[in-house]
Amino acid sequence: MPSLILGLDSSTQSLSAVVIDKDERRIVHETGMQFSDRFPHYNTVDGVLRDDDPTLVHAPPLMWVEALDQLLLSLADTINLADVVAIAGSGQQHGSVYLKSGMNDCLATLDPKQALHLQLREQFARATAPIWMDASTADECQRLTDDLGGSDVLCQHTGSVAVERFTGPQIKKFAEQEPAAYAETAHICLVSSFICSLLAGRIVGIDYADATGMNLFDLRQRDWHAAALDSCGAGLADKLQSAIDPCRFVGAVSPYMQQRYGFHAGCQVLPFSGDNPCSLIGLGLIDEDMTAISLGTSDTLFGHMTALPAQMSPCAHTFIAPTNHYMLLLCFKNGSLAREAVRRDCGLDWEGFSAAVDSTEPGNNGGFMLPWFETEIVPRVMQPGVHLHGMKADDHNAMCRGVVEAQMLSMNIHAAEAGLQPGSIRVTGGASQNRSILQVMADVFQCPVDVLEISNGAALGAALRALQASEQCSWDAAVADFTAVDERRRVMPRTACADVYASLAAQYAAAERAALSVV
Ligand code: ADP
Ligand code: XUL
Repeated sequence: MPSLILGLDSSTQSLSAVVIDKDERRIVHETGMQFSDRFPHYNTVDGVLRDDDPTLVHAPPLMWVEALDQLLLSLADTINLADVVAIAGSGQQHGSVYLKSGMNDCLATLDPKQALHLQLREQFARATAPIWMDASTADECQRLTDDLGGSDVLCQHTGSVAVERFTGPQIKKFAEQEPAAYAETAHICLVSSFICSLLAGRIVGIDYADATGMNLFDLRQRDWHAAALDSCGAGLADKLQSAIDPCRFVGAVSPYMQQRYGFHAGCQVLPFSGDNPCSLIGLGLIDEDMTAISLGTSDTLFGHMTALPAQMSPCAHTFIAPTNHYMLLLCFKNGSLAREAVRRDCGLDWEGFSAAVDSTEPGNNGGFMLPWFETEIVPRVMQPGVHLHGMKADDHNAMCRGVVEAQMLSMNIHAAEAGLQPGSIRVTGGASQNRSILQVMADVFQCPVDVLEISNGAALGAALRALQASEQCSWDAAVADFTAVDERRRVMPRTACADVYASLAAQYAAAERAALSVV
């Protein structure tokens, strides 16, 4: 009996896949490709296109399409795709794709002998997609907030105050600054719903979970918020179409997918969702009071909630979870790329970086930094700048420890503001394999840190969502065999560090307040 399930993750820097066997309850295959290495002709660096203006960050959606084609072709060489019974996926959140009215016809009449990207390239009303790293919509955020009657109203309805990277303000900017291209746009997708549409062979709606990252979706009504739509663009309800339940299949894979890659006609496609909502499942966070940190391009900290809080926290985002419950999330843009910047400046590989962290004392002898290598989301920093306090840029060991300590202190301080005080943390993402980073995390948060065997929690989470939907089992039963932690690999906090970090946290918070009042 066919029993494979495919989980995809179209993230900032790469496209990856996890294949699980639902009967044997195990991962059978993992693979991935880096956008910038594999597809240099799109001229991205780390998967993105930057501008002289540091607030502008886009990516070419056609690159994601070409990557999907290449990944599925290489998967078809390794596993029998006819044995895949269900597919789900994850996408970097907030990024938006603008398509012309011919897209549905084009998807319905694709030639399986030709690559996907070659047939879709005329269908984009906007060649590049603004992504989550874009911070260029401060003005649109202000006007959306005013239109809705203030940030508290917007936050209570949509789960977040207006945020530059969220899709509503991004659409508003596009509609106002490029009215002709906006008029030519018949469909607006998120990264998640865009990739899902390619598999389904027609444009599918945005799932409730990823919809909550747009400043456009009413959390309680589970429907678009009419006043927010009105503020962001004419005819937006039609361009977005209805949002859909993340737990219900949209239908079978398209004839193109069957003929080109060998999927079975009965293979079902589940709505794709955001990478953080999918990671929630991939890390087994289906109960209250569990916290996770994803150390990917961005660092995110999130937890699962069975009910909405009476009052939404303005410094965090409240999303609908793929379980149809809720999740709280804080996003820090200066994640892996900031750690990489320090590593590169010091001329080290990751091993050398870890050795440098390990060679220094917790608390860095009182030195610390504010690590804003680029604009930051939490706290809101629009002018990049690294502020050193009691440490020097040419002290490589101190810089390596300093960037990690700063990130962990900031996460801990701002999570506490949002009401999250983790009793233990599960980690995922590219940097989660680095034990030196995890030791600083355990020491700063003063709680145990568990790393799951798989580093791509988002792709696994997508696969587990499809498993749950195809078996209609409980979430516990879906995740149990995949997300158990190995207690022997647990990183324990060193209690001797508690005082050091309590005092450093106070200094860090004061320096952050001072810097923000100047910036
Ligand atoms: P995303 O899903 O956002 O594209 P990933 O979760 O794949 O990102 O993480 C990619 C990042 O992981 C790279 O940018 C790199 O900085 C980081 N990384 C990879 N290996 C290590 C390591 N050994 N130590 C620290 N960071 C690492
Ligand atoms: C979350 C966020 C990022 C992206 C990319 O709000 O902006 O974590 O999802 O990973």
